[in-house]
Amino acid sequence: MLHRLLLFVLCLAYANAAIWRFSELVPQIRQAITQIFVTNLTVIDSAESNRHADEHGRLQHQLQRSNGKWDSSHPRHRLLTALHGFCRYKERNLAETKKWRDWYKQIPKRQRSIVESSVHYTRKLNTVDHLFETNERVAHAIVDNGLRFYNISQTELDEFTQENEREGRATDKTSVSQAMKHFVRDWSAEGLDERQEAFPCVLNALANVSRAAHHPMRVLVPGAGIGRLAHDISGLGGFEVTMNEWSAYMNLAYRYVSELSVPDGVVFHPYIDWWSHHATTTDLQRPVSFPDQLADPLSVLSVEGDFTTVFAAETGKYDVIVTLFFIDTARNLVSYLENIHRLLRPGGRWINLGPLLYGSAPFLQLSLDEIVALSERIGFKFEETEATCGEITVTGTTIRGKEVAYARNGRGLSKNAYEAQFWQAKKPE
Ligand SMILES: C[S@@+](CC[C@H](N)C(=O)[O-])C[C@H]1O[C@@H](n2cnc3c(N)ncnc32)[C@H](O)[C@@H]1O
Ligand SMILES: *[C@@H]1O[C@H](CO)[C@@H](O)[C@H](O)[C@H]1NC(C)=O
Ligand SMILES: *[C@@H]1O[C@H](CO)[C@@H](O)[C@H](O)[C@H]1NC(C)=O
Ligand SMILES: CC(=O)N[C@H]1CO[C@H](CO)[C@@H](O)[C@@H]1O
Repeated sequence: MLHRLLLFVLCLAYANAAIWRFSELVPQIRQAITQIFVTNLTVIDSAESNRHADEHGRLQHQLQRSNGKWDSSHPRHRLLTALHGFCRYKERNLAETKKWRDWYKQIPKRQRSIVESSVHYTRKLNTVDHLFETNERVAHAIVDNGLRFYNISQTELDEFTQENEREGRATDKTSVSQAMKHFVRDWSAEGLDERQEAFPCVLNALANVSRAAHHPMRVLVPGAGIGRLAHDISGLGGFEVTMNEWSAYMNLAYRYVSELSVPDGVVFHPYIDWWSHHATTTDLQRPVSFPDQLADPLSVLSVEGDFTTVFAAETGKYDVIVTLFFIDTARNLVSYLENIHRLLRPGGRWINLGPLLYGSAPFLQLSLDEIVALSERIGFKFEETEATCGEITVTGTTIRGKEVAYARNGRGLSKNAYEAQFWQAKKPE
C-alpha cells in the first residue's frame, strides 16, 4: 500500500512538481512521504495541505449517518441520491429514447419508409442508444471515483438504490445531465468561447489586486459548479482559493474531473439527450473531450455545503468573494448578500458576474436597481468597473451588462444568452 502510494507520488512529482494529491493519503503516510520527498519539490505548501486535510476531516464528519437527523436532506443521503442518479444514467436515458421510438411508430408505415430511406431515423435512434453507453462509462467512473473519495462502500450504495427503487423513487435525470454538461462549460476546449465571455472581467479585476506570495489573498467562490473559474483564479498566483458548492451532483462531477490525470482523456457525447436545435445529426452526436487542462485538486479547496451555513465560523476571513452566475440561486437574497458582507474582511471586495434568473421558489425577486440599493444598505460601496466589461446598465451606477452564454451548445441553432451583470463592491475598512 505504502509502496503504491510512493510510486504514485513520485509519478506525480515527475509530471508536475506542484501537484500533490494529499487528499487521498492518510495523514501519517502523508507525513512520512513529506519527509522522504519534500527535499526536492519546488512547491510544498504545508499550510495548503493542512487546509485540505482539515476540510477532509470536516467532510467525513458531516457525512456520518449519526451526524444529525437521517432524512433526505442529510448530506450523506443527498450524496447517495446523486450517486444513484449517475448509476442509472443509461436506464433513464434509454427509457427516453424508447419513448421516441414509440412515438415514431405513430407515423403511418408508408411515411416511415420514406423517412427510413431518406434519413435512416431508426439508425439514428440506435446510434444514440449506443452513444448513451459511452456516456454511461463516464457516469460510472464518476460513481467509482465518488465512492473512493467519500469512502462509501458499493454495498451501502447498492442497498440505498435498492430501497429507493423498491419505493418507486425516480432518479433526477436532469441534475445528472446538467452536471455532466458542465464538463463542456468548464473543462473542455469547446467551452473556451463561453469562458472567454465570462471569465476575463473577473480575472482582470483580480489580477489587479496587490498580493504577495508569502501573504496570499483569500478568495472564496460560492456556487462554484465544477470549479474552472476557481482554478483559473488560483492560476493567477498569489491567491488562496476556496470554492463552495451545495449540489452533490456538481460535487461528484468536480471530484471526478479534478482527479483526472490525462489531458482530454475522457470523451463523451453531451448533446444526445436533446434533439432540438441541431443543424446536423453529426453535430448532435459529436464527441467532446475533457479536461482541456488538468485541475490540480490541491490548488483549490472545495468546501461542500450550503454557502449560508457552512462558513458560519469564517466571519471576516476573505479578501475577495467572487460570485459567478450565483446570486440569483438564492431563496433568500438578503441572506446571500449579508453572508457575503459578513465573510469579507473590512476592505474586502465582492466581484459579481451573472444574470438575475430567479428560480426555486425565491422569497423575493429584486431588480438590479433594488439589489444595488439593498447592497448599499447592507454596507457595500460599489466601485468603478472596466469599460471592457460592457455598457453601464442603469445610469448612475457602475454596473455593466455583458452578453454571456451559459452551458450553450456552440453549434446549436438556438443562441440563448444572458445580459450578465458585472460589478465590484467594497466592504469599507
Ligand atoms: C447557475 S450555477 C453556476 C455554477 C458556476 N458558478 C458556473 O458559472 O458554472 C449555480 C450554482 O450554485 C449552486 N448553489 C445554489 N445554492 C447554493 C448554496 N446555497 N450554496 C452553495 N452553492 C449553491 C448550485 O448548485 C449551482 O451549481
Ligand atoms: C471508511 O469507512 C469505513 C466504514 O464506514 C470506516 O471504518 C473507515 O474508518 C473509513 N476510512 C476513512 C479513511 O475514513
Ligand atoms: C487596476 O488598478 C489601476 C490602478 O489602481 C486602475 O487604474 C485600473 O483601472 C485597475 N484595473 C482594473 C481592471 O480594475
Ligand atoms: C536536495 C536536492 O536533491 N536538491 C536538488 C533538487 O533539484 C535541483 C534541480 O533539479 C538540484 O539542483 C538540487 O540539487
